[in-house]
Order: sequence, then C-alpha cells, then structure tokens
Amino acid sequence: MDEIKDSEHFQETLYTEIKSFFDSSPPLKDVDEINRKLEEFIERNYSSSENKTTRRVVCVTSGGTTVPLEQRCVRYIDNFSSGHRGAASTEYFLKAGYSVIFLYRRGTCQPYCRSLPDDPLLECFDITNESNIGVNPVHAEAVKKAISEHHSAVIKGNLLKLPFTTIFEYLQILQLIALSMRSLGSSAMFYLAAAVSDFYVPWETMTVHKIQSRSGPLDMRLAQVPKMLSVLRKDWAPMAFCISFKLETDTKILLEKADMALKKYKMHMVVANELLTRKEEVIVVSRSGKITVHRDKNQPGSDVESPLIKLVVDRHSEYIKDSGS
Ligand code: PAZ
Repeated sequence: MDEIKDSEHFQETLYTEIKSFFDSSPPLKDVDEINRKLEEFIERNYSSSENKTTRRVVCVTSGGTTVPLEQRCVRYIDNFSSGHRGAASTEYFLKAGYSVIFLYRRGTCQPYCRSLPDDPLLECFDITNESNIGVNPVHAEAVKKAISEHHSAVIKGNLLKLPFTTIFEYLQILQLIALSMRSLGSSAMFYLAAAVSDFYVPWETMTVHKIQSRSGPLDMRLAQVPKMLSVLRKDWAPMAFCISFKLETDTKILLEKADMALKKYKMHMVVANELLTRKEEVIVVSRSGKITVHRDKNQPGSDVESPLIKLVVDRHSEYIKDSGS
C-alpha cells in the first residue's frame, strides 16, 4: 500500500516538474514549421493509399544538449557527444527500411558524412581552373556515396532532419515528435542516443545579460531536468517501442544504472556504454537478459552500430508481432 502511495506521489511530483519545465521554457521559434513538417512526414509514412500499410518510423536523437547560463546566451554548459552514434544508426535504420526522424544537435555528425574529411567543403573540393570547382579525386568515391545515399533518402521522403541546440529546444521538439508519432502505434520507435543534460538553469531564474566577472567567483545552482522518459512511454506515445541509452565512466555502476532505467522508465531496451569503449562495444539490457554487441574488429571500417541496429530491428519486429498490429 505504501509502495503504491509512493509511486503515486512520485508521478504527481514528476508531472508538476514537467509542466513547470515546459511552462517556463522559452517558446520554440519555429513550432508551426516543425509541426507542419512532422504532419507531412507522418502522413506520407502512414497508411499509404496503395497498400494501407503503416511504415516503421524511428525517431533517432543525436548529439548533446546545451544548458544556457544567460538568456542572451554567451556562455553555456555542453557535453562530449559527437553525434556519431545517432548518425551511423540513422544510416542503418534507413537501410533496414525505416523512415527516420533525426533529431540532432546543430553542428554534430550527420548521416552519410562519416567517411568525409572533417572540413569537407575545403578538403573535398579543388579549383580546377579559373571558374570551375571540382571534387578532389582523393575524396571522389566518398563524396559520391554520401551524396547519392543522402539524396535518395531525402528524395524518397524517408529522412526528416530536425535540429536543436539547447535542452529547452530538445525536449520541446521531442514532445512534438512523440505526439505526432502516436498514431503509428507499435510501428513507431524511439532510439534516444542523445546525451541529454541532467541539470539546467530554469529560464525564469536565468540572468538576461552576460554574467559579469567583476562580481567575483560564480556561484550557480542548477535544477534537475525532469526525467521525461516515463511520460514519453506512458502519455506521449504509449505504444511505441522505446530504447534509451545509459553512459557511465565507472563500469562498476553501468549495468546497475541501465537495469534501473529499464524498470523505472519501462523502456523496452537500454543500451549501456562506457565512455572510452563506446565505439567498440555496448551492452543491450532488456527484460529477456543482457547481450554484449561488439564491433567486428576483423572487418576494416566496421562499427558497433551495424550489429546493434540488426538486434534492435529484430526486437522491434517481435514487439510489433506480439502487439498484434
Ligand atoms: O554521440 P557519440 O557517438 O559521441 O556518443 C554516443 C553516446 C555515448 C552519447 C550514446 O551512446 C549515449 O550513451 N547516450 C546517452 C548518454 C546519457 O545521457 O547517459
């Protein structure tokens, strides 16, 4: 009985915190445009007139959220995430026949650009004569591949890219995406690889102008970002298949934290990874047990996302079958 009361109290507090987070967030500038794009994308992928089948749609989140310290932001807290995991996973989901909503941090790694140099514009192109620019032959194959695969996904209408920078933008757009994917039922998936800030400065307590150094050392209290995973599962898109990620630097607590996330937020899978080895292996935690997924070291250019997405797609197929849609 006490346990039920505790859980009810936890839910109530969480809803209050989430409401206050959204109510006090700076409004999204392009909310109508985002909603229009989402509506169009979901419509195209839902009950297509020829075969009345619902296509599988996955929302992949990628890169890290920033935490502004000033409303007219000069300084912000950031994190390490490069967006590599999200970009690579998007490519494999598209290959597996999914349509992808790619919610990514501006300036981070993009699908199909992994094999391009760091500064593609300057390194990939050469001035061939006074008025012409051509692709540097060294990068020609990689550029051709990136362009054709990217254009094909975009032209077919299978890839929708939505950028964010701050924690406020990220959570507001995630909610819009989730509400728009509700109608897809179990064909929808959330693959939440973004590194989302745990702490933030509430907008109403944030100083408007640049913090001045003449006031001496900076004392700042950060509030906790309310955990939105449980409302995503329970209210925003209750039928969707949900995968969250757990990153730690201390291997001793990694699996315990992943197990906790699985139960507390009712995730279908939690992908546990450690900072230094995240590109080599991940551990997939689900109710049916733990599976370690490795990059194939004997295969040059291989990555851990390829076998990971295979596993995720298989589990999603089972989920769709079990939920009878
Ligand atoms: O973006 P990236 O490829 O550099 O790293 C991927 C990752 C470690 C951010 C991702 O696998 C992850 O664990 N995301 C969740 C992090 C967390 O909030 O625990």
